[in-house]
Amino acid sequence: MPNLYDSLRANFPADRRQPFAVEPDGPVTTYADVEARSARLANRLRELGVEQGDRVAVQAPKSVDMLMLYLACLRAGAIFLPLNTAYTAGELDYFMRDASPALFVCDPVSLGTIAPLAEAAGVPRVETMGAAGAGSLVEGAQGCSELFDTVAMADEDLAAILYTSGTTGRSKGAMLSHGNLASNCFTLRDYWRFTAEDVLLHALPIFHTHGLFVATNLVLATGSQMIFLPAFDASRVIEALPRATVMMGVPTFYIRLLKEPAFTRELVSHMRLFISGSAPLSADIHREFSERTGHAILERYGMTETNMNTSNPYDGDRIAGTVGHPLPGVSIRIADPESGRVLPQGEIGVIEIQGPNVFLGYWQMPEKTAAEFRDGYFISGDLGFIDERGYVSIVGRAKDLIISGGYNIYPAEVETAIDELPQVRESAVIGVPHPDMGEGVVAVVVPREPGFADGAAITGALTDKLARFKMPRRVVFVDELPKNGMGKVQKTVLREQLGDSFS
Ligand code: MCA
Ligand code: AMP
Repeated sequence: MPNLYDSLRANFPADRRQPFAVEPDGPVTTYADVEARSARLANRLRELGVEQGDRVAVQAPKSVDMLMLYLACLRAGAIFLPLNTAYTAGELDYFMRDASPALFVCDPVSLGTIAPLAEAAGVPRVETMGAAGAGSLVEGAQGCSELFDTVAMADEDLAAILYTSGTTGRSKGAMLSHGNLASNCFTLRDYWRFTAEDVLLHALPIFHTHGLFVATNLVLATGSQMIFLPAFDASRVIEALPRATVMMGVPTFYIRLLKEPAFTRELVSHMRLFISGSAPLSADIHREFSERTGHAILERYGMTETNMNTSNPYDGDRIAGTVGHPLPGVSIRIADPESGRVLPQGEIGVIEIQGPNVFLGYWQMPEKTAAEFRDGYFISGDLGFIDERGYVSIVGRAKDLIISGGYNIYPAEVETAIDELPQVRESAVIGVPHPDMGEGVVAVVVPREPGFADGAAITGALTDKLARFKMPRRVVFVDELPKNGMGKVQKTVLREQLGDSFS
C-alpha cells in the first residue's frame, strides 16, 4: 500500500468543492482546501528542516489546521505525535526528551512555557498553532506552494506515535505505521457501511486514536464530511444532530445526551448510526438509549496500540455489554494471564490480538515491546471471554488502569506523585463507579502526621505535576492501607469500601 494520504486521497470526491469539515459558525473546509493546505504545510515542514522519519510533536487546541498538519506529516513522511492538551509542563518535558521531535507545535498562549522547556530538552524548533488559523506555523505556510509530491511509503513506515501511560509509570510511545492505520480505516469503512453520503458529528478530541484515526480517517477514506465541534457540549451536539448521519463518542457523551429532554426520538430519527467506544458502555445506558431513540448503539473495542479490534455488527444483534466480533483480518484469542495457555471458548482470560492493525512496538523500548507480545499476539491487559456466537465481552482488566470519560489514568503515576508529598507516608489510587465519567479517581492516603486530613492541600500540590483529568476527585485519609501477606495493597478491598464515593 502507498502512503496513507494517497490511499485516502483516492477516495476524495471528484468535485473537490465538496465539504470535508463544516464548523458551525465557522468556515467550511473543502477537499480542495485539504489538498492545498496540507501541501503548504508539508512544504513548510521541509523549510523548517523536518525530514522523513522526524517526529512532529503537537499540543494545540482542536482545529482543522491540526488535521491539516497531520496530513502534511503523512505526506512528508514525518511522524505525527499529538499530545493531550491537558498535559502539564512536567509531563511534556518527558515526551520531548523521549521522542526528540524535530519540531514542537504548541498553542500560542503556551509559547512562554514551551519555548524554554523545548530548548532545555534539545528540541530545535517551536512553532505555534491556535484554534482558528492563528499561529506561526500556518502563517509561515501561507507563501508556500499548494503542490507537494507526497513521499512514497511502505506499509511498515511510521505514520504516528501516540503515547500511552504504563502500569509501571513511564509513558510509552506506540508506533503506528501507514499500514496499521490504512488497514483499520478501510476495514471500518466497509464494516460500518460508511459512504460519501455520510455526515459525521465530530465532538471528540483529536489527540487520540478515537477522534483522529477512527473518526477523521474514516471521513477522508469515504470523501464524506463532518460537522467539526471544538469539544463535546450536549446542547451544541443536539443543535448539530439534525444535519448528521453518524455520531461517534465515548460513553459519557451518551450519558450526558440522555440527561437532555431535547434529545428525543424525533431529533435522531434520520440518524444512521451511533458508535461508542474507549470505555465500557453500561448495558443500562445501552437499553435506555434504545428505549429513548429507537437506536441500538454500536459498541466497539480498541486500543491505542491496535486501533479497533472488535465491533458489534452493523446488521446483526448489537448486544449490550459486549464489544462484538473480531473485525475482518483481526485474530483474537483468550489466554491464561499467567501461563499464556490459550483457553477454550467461554473461559475468562486475557484478550490477545493479532492483525495488520497491531502496532510496531513502543518507541525505543524493545524490551517492553517484547514483554507485551506472546507468539505474535499483543497482550491487551483486558480480561474477557468469547461466547458461543463469537461475541467478545470485556469483564475486567489485568492492568491497574482507570478509565474516566474515555481518558486512561494509571494509578501508579498518581500514587508516585502523591507519595512524593511531604505530608504523605503512602497512598493507593483506585477507580470507583462515577455516574458521568464511568469511573472516578479516589486517592486513599496515609498521612505522616496522624490527624492530617487536608485533601485540598494534596490535590493543590499535584496541580503542576498531573494533567487535571488525572486529579483525584476525592481524597480519603486512613491510618493504614489494607495489605495482603505479601505486603501488596488490596485495592479490591478499597474499591468495595469506597465504591459509593460518587453515587
Ligand atoms: C475533563 N475533565 C475530566 C475529564 N475530562 N476529568 C476526568 N475525566 C475526564 N475524561 C475535567 C477537567 O480537567 C476539568 O477539571 C473538568 O473535568 C471540566 O472540564 P471540561 O473540559 O469542561 O470537561 P468536559 O467537557 O466535562 O469533558 C468530559 C469529556 C471529555 C467530554 C468526557 O473528557 C472527552 O471528550 N473525553 C473523550 C476522551 C477520548 O476521546 N478518549 C479516546 C481515547 P477541573 O475543573 O478540575 O479543571 S482513544 C481510546 O481510548 C481507544 C483507542 C478507543 O478504543 O477509542
Ligand atoms: P487506550 O490505551 O487509551 O487506547 O485505551 C484502551 C483501553 O480502553 C482498552 O485496553 C480497554 O481497556 C478500554 N476500552 C476501549 N474500548 C472499550 C470498550 N468498548 N469497552 C470496554 N473497554 C474499552
